[in-house]
Amino acid sequence: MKRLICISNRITLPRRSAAPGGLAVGVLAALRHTGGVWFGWSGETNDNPADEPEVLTRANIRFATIDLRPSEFDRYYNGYCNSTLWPLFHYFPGRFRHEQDEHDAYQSVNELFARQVMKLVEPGDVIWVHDYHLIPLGRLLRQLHFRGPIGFFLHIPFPHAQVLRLLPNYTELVRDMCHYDLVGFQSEDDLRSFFSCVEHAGLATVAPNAQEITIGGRTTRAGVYPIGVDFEVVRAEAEAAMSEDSVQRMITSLVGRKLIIGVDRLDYSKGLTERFAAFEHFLETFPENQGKVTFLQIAPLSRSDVLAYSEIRQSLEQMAGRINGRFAEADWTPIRYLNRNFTHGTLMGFLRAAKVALVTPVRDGMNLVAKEFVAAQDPEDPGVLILSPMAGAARELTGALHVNPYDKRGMALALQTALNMPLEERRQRHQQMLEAVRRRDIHYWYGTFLQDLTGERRVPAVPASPGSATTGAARPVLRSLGMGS
Ligand code: ADQ
Repeated sequence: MKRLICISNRITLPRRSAAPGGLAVGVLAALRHTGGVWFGWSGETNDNPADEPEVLTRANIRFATIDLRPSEFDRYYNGYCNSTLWPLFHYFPGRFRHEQDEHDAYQSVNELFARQVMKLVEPGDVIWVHDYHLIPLGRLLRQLHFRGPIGFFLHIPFPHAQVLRLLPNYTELVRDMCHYDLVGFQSEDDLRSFFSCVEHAGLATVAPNAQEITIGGRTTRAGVYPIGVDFEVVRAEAEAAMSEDSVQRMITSLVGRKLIIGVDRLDYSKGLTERFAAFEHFLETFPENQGKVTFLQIAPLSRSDVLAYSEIRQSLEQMAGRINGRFAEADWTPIRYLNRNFTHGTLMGFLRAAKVALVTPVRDGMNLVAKEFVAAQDPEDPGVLILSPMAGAARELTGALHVNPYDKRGMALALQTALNMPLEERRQRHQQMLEAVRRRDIHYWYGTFLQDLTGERRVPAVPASPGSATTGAARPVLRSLGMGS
């Protein structure tokens, strides 16, 4: 493989202090290994954006960014990405809207991305596009005559045809995904849903257990590549953070109470209102825990300009206030609710200090916090993970207590079980999860994807991936049958 160009909506510049999210951590890990370019939006809006991308080079990575116009950004990002695609892909048809001008802005931002990326490409480059913001980009790059391999990875769930068909132009969206050489999903369910949409849209007939589809002579392969965490880094960070001042102060402040933790971007897909309600039910049903546990919910704000996000923020503030008002004592607050970011290391220290983690999204592509919690634990005395089956991570983390996030009673019971689980059972459950998280770490994720995309093993040696589109180390070079070729 020559040079890797990763493209995502937003990139994390090294000079910025913002903590990178799950996507950014994965892209950075891949680029650090292979070297290359990371292209995306700078995070700035500007009425007169520069004609050329701004490029910053750090070690073996070139960070190339562009600004967007404010009105275009609003319709593209707050509108089509986060009020149309995000709710629909997370099975929230009630929160979804479709506005033609937002769809048009989505297309024009993708066209801008394509034009700007073409200024950076060199012969032999390999392109890897990330996430729902940029679905049309593969087709647009082909129209501009990019001939190398183009892969696409969807970080969020892919909905079944019965949900996606609510989108007026869903056929166009599915067809756009078929312009990539390789499309990666987080889970088998997402892959099957994608194929259901290909069939429903009448684009192709898909054989059972198919791993590729051919439309108009162009073949697209599709596979499952569950994203992981940098296991060794998380483990080391968590261990080191235990002697950090901020982690020590948090532990001291518990005065021996057991810590229950939740860490999620503030998003309605993360099941936070359901979680708060379940915690309240837990305090009612098992009153012996009052004054004995502390629930720390860390929820940094995201997408604050979208109405659904300001609404959920308000609901959570009210719930936390009401629950604390109802149960708190002069020396005990049941819920500590924080909207701020922490360094990754500090966060890993908090996870290590927790006896229980609540990872209970109502829908999530993967959920890296679940895997980070496992990696951060002390294997000799591990905490218990309570995990929603609606998170992609539930497939791999069978040692967790699985509970439906809408089932308040089940959640309360799971909390009681977790807090009283004998050490031996905690160790056994943790061991299963530790193996899964270690085996399929972040290097395995990008390694298998890029190997399947390029046919070359230039990335860390990985065994053949059982869930991936094609297996085996050597493969013929991909056919590149895009529109421009
Ligand atoms: P997200 O929805 O952002 O990602 P997640 O997978 O949980 O969700 O990743 C969040 C990351 O941000 C974690 O690494 C976490 O440690 C970090 N983080 C969270 N709160 C933080 C805080 N307050 N301070 C610092 N860091 C914080 C999307 C999809 C997921 C998918 C990922 C990766 O929605 O389903 O797992 O992409 O593919």
